[in-house]
Amino acid sequence: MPDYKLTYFNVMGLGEQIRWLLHYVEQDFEDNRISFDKFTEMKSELPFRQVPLFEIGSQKLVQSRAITRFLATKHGLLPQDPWQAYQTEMIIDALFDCREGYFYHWKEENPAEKEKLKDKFLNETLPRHLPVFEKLLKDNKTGFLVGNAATWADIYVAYYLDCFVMRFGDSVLNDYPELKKLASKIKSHPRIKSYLENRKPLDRDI
Ligand SMILES: N[C@@H](CCC(=O)N[C@@H](CS)C(=O)NCC(=O)O)C(=O)O
Repeated sequence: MPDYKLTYFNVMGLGEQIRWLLHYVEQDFEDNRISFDKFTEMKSELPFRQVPLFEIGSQKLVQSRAITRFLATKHGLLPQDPWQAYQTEMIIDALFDCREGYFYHWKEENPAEKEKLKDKFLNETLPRHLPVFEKLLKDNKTGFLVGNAATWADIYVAYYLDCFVMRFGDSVLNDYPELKKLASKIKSHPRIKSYLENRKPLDRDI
């Protein structure tokens, strides 16, 4: 059994999709959640002075998307077919574009500006991206975004939809029945369900 260890803050951020992916493939790992003081102590040893850091024995991996891609490859969640692999990457790139708007909204402290960013996110960003994902699901007809089994794109999408729903409510998925089904399928995977039910309080809500 490989010796897996994820080091990240006690937040969702860029570490949570790694946690979801590992739970989905039923891979045990040490979920090492560090304080900011601990991070400051170890920062100089991190290649980009950032977390997440993922360790497999003596191998040290950084950059969240590269880590997730590596784990997806290792655990059969990255299609081998180049076209399908491309589709999963395209979905994840688009999702990161959505994430940006969501993150800027969270960070903004001025209430009027925050409201503007919320409006932009709900009325421009999501309507630009979610219909593309919804159509992929409709056209694919397998209940997954790409191919006939779950890929890392399904995990990423389910995780970020969960974030968007937590922040803005269930109505963000009103026009997207297929995405709703996908999110609920991934979240009801026994290991993910149990992880979410037992997740300890986070240091912040994003
Ligand atoms: N591109 C990097 C970004 C990593 C990143 O921004 N990490 C943040 C936490 S989410 C961090 O380490 N912040 C502390 C700092 O930069 O001092 C990734 O995807 O892993």
